[in-house]
Formats: sequence, C-alpha cells, structure tokens
Amino acid sequence: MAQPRFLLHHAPQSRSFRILWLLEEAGADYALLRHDLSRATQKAPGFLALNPFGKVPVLEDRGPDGAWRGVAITESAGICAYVADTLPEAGLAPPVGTPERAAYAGWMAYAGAVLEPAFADQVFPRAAPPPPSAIGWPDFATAVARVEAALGAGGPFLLGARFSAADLMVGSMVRWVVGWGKLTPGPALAAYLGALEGRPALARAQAKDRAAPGEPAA
Ligand SMILES: N[C@@H](CCC(=O)N[C@@H](CS)C(=O)NCC(=O)O)C(=O)O
Repeated sequence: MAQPRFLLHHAPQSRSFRILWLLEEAGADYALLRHDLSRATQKAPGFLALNPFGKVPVLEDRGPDGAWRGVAITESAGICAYVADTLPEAGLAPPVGTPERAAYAGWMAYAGAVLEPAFADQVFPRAAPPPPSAIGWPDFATAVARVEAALGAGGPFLLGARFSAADLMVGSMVRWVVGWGKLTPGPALAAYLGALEGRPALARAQAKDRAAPGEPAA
C-alpha cells in the first residue's frame, strides 16, 4: 500500500497541534510520527537532521506521486503556508493575485512575528526593557488589540466569512493563551474562539491529539 504523502512529526499538546489541525482542515493524506518531549526524541540525530533546533513540528512531504525524498518543512507558519498553497482545493489561502492575499500574508506572519514574541516578553519580562523602536513587536495587549480590531470590523474569521490558514496560526495562539488563563477574551475574541470551536476539523484534531496516535519516534 502506498505511504501517505505527508508525515507530521508531532508531540501531543504542543505547538505541532496547529499542524495536526491544518492537515485535518486540508483533508490531507498524512501519517503521524509521535515525539515524546519528556524522552527528548526530538533531539535524536535523525530528527536533528530535519530540524537542527530539535523542535516539532516538522512536516515531511513525499510529493504528489510519493517519489520525493528529503523534503521537510520547519516552522509552523511556513508549514501552514506550504500546505495551503500545495493543496489549493482545500481553500485555506486566497489565490495569489487576489486582493485578499494581502491581508492573508500579513496575518500568516503575525502569530510568529508579533503575538508569540510579545507574549514571551510578558511571561518572561526582561531585566531592562529594550527601546520599543529596536524590536519588531509591541506589548502583548497592543498585539491582541489589533486582532480584536480586525475581527470587530468583520469576522467571524480574520479574512471575514472565509476561514484561512492564518486563522490556524493566530487562532491557535489565542486559544492557547486564553486556555492558559493569561488572557481574558473580549467580545470579538470570544466570538472568534466560538467560531473556531465550531470547526469539525478542530474537533478531529483534538481527538487525535488526545488519542496519541501514530508511530512513536525512536
Ligand atoms: N518556531 C517553531 C517553534 C516550535 C516549538 O517551539 N516546538 C516546541 C514544542 S511546543 C518543541 O519542540 N520543544 C522541544 C524542545 O525545544 O526541546 C514553530 O513555530 O514551529
């Protein structure tokens, strides 16, 4: 039997969850390789060859006919963009050359380039704050306010009626921070979280994450 096209290196309840959700949204043909962060399987030499940082997620792509070897994508935003563009029929990205692509591109980068570092600054404050103009993100409250403003102007998703891979990135971050009790959602964010919770692909990914599926990584 042919192997699935994609292989996701995943650790339950980690940042790689968003890629599990992505693959479910995309209806992708994939298998899971389950890492155990407590056993540091993500630091094994074979995995470090894929991602020298030893962090999940990594997505391997065997290509449309299964013949590709050694193709691996790192970084969640990069993986989301790659899958959305590789499987356009899933409708997770506005087509290139359309005006909607502009907002999509900005939101795709927003979780990793703005929300996550701003949140890290809040949770792990620096001894001496750097000058604001020297870093590329505002404080976390300001970063979240921009998401709220965008949702307040449209919704239920960042691009309006259309769910996209950008919601996977931004929405996963918001779900995580709210779930951790570090952010009390206002009305726009609460409505956003409700819209995300209603997605069947999210429920499927959660069930898979809980079931700890896939081959264990060595
Ligand atoms: N920048 C990476 C971050 C990935 C990441 O931080 N992964 C964590 C899991 S939440 C990890 O693998 N940590 C294990 C380690 O650092 O040893 C991304 O966005 O994909």
